[in-house]
Parts: sequence; structure tokens; C-alpha cells
Amino acid sequence: MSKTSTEVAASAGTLPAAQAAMAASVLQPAAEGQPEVPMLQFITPQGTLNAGEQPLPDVPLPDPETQLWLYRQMRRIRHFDERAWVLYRQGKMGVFPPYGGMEASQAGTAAALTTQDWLFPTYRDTGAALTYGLPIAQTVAYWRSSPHGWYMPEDLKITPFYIPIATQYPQAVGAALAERKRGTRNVAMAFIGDGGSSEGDFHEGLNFAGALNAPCVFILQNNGWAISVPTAAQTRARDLSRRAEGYGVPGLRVDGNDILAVYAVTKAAVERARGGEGPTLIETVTFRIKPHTVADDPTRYRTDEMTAGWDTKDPVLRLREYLLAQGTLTEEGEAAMLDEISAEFEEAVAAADALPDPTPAEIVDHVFAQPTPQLRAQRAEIMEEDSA
Ligand SMILES: Cc1ncc(C[n+]2csc(CCOP(=O)(O)OP(=O)(O)O)c2C)c(N)n1
Ligand SMILES: [Mg+2]
Repeated sequence: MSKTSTEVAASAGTLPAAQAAMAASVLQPAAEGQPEVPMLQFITPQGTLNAGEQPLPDVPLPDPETQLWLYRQMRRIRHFDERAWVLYRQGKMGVFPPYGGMEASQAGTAAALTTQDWLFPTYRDTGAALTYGLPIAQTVAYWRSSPHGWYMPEDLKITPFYIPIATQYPQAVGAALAERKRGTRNVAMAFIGDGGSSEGDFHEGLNFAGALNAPCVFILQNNGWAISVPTAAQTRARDLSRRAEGYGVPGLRVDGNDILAVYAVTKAAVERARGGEGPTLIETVTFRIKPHTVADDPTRYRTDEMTAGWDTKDPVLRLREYLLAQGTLTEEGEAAMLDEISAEFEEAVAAADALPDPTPAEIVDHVFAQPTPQLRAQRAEIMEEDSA
């Protein structure tokens, strides 16, 4: 951040006192004795190749074909995020947690999986789910709170978006161990936020995975905020990747706004897990530019000064600059790509619109495979009320 602490503290003065005190902690220096793990970064925010020494010399830059494909994945999920805002304002979508600005962290990680692998996303990770292969129409239905979006397709090993923070970590370990028991080489990837990494389940999950050498890849998206609480206020730790050390698990840090670095490091961790070498924690260092959800008003707890500089680190523009300079992408090629992405999205929204309206009783229909007598009674009651 280019602002001085005095400037940011002064801008925090426009916030209510409690929020200002918390916001000021954004500037706390790292506690002594906490060495920072260097971040892998291939592409600088200016869109040039980082010529500096890299902390993970064995992790190679993806080839140009992969780079272009990753650019497409980011564009595709950015399109969803931008259109979701519009649909929300039109009353055609429910409350949605946006991930705009975090596309590299979501697409770059999920792109390293096949659909034989497991994905455990949180509410923030619609972008990762779309990259993995969750159909857009179903995703729209989910964020409309329609029962048509409640199931995940049978041919995908993706769980519903986790809302209870951190519960997905131990469960992902269980899925990974089940795969190993079946003799496959499939892995489980679970997401969490910076806030979630202070929950007990995060630590239990990592310990469990480490002790049993589970084929897991843990993605910790450090986006600077847990709703209104800045990372620096919710933990004294300044380098969340190092939390893995306590469990004997490698913890890596990557520039979460550089998709080439995110993809390369995740791919290496996935291969490691497949090869029976155990779990890895990857901290993707990014930023939540957007509100917590489309219904949140972040001006109540942070000022523009606190988010300043992050727009220039945009993951989509960064890779775009690089690909154009390399000649891997042309403006015409990009225009065609964006047209295809937009057409795919509109077709999917039309498919979601065409899904039949749910009946009120569906709220109890999907609780158990075989409904209990109580649920059957509740269902009858709901239907009676509805028809009255
Ligand atoms: C167990 C649990 N406690 C509290 C909440 C309320 N809650 C919803 S989002 C959130 C913040 C999570 O922040 P972070 O893990 O950084 O994820 P981000 O929203 O930044 O992606 C909290 C506390 C919850 N959903 N589950
Ligand atoms: Mg967060």
C-alpha cells in the first residue's frame, strides 16, 4: 500500500469509532519473529514478466496455450460476477457474495483439477465452481435460492457452497481419504478465507490431513477482510501460509492476483497429492475489492484509502497486458472470446429462467433420501396452507 499509516489512520476518522480502531490495525507491523514467506509471482501488476528470483524454482511458468486458456477462464467468471450484480438489482438473483478482483485466485486453483477430483467451495467461490465445471444455469438457480440449484450434478464431485465457515476442511480430508481407500489418485481441494483460517475446523482439518498424509490441496484465499474485520485485526499472524508448519504440512504463498503463478503452484500441489506425497496449503494473497455480498455496504467499515492500490493489481488486466505484449492474445481474438462468453451466459440464464417455479413443499423434499414421518407431516401441512 502506498499510503502512509498517518494518511490511512486519518481517513479512518470518517468511520464510526469501533470500526476505525479495527481499520487502523490494517497498518499494524508484523509481530517480531514472524518471517514472511516470499510469494511466487510470474507477472507483475504492470503486466511484465517478473525478472526477480522466484521462491519456488521448480514451479514453471505455464506455456502460452495454457496462459490463453487461463485468461478465458478469468474472463468467463468475471462476466458471471458482473452480470450477477445486474441480475440482483433486477430482482432476478438473490444475495450473492461477489468475487470480482479475485478471479486469478479462483480460476487458477480450480483449473488445476479434473472432474474426478473433489472441490469444496465456500459461498465466495462461485468462480472456482464455474471453472471446475458447475453449469452456469444451475449456478444461477442456486443463487436464486431455487431448489433446482440445490443439488450438484452427479457427474461432478463438487459439494454445495459451504456457508458455515471452515466446516469444509475436515470434510475434504474425509473425501480425500475415501479416494485413497478406493485406490484412485484423485485429490480433494478445499477453499477457505483469511477469517476462516482462525476457526478450529481449519486447524483440525490441516492436522488430520497432515497426520494421515491425505491427498488434499487447501486453498486459503487471503482477501484482507472477514466481512468488516480486516485480517490484521482478527489474528496476530501476518503470514497465513505459515499456519501449515504447525501441522507438518508445506505452506506456500502466491500472488493471488497472478493467475499464472496461482495455477503453476496449485498444479504442483495437486500432482504432489496425486503422487501420495500429502497435503499442501496455498495462501493466495489477494483482496476483496467488492463488498462482502451484494447487500453489504463497506463504506460503513472501510474507506477508499484502505482499498487504494488494489484496482491497479487487477488479475484480468494484468494478464491481458502480458498476453497482448507477447502476441498470444489479439484484440480481435479477445472480442470474439468475450462474445462467446456473453452468449454462453445469456443462454444459461434463459435456461435458468425456464426452470419451473418451486412449490413451497420443496423446502422439506430434499432433506433426506427417504423422508421421515415428521417431514411427511410437515409437507402435507405446507401444501395445505399453500392451497388455502
Ligand atoms: C461458523 C460460522 N461463523 C460465522 C459465520 C458468519 N460469517 C459469514 S462470512 C464471515 C466472514 C468470513 O471471512 P473469510 O473467511 O475471510 O471469507 P471471505 O468472506 O472474505 O471470503 C462470517 C464470520 C458463518 N457463516 N459461519
Ligand atoms: Mg476474507
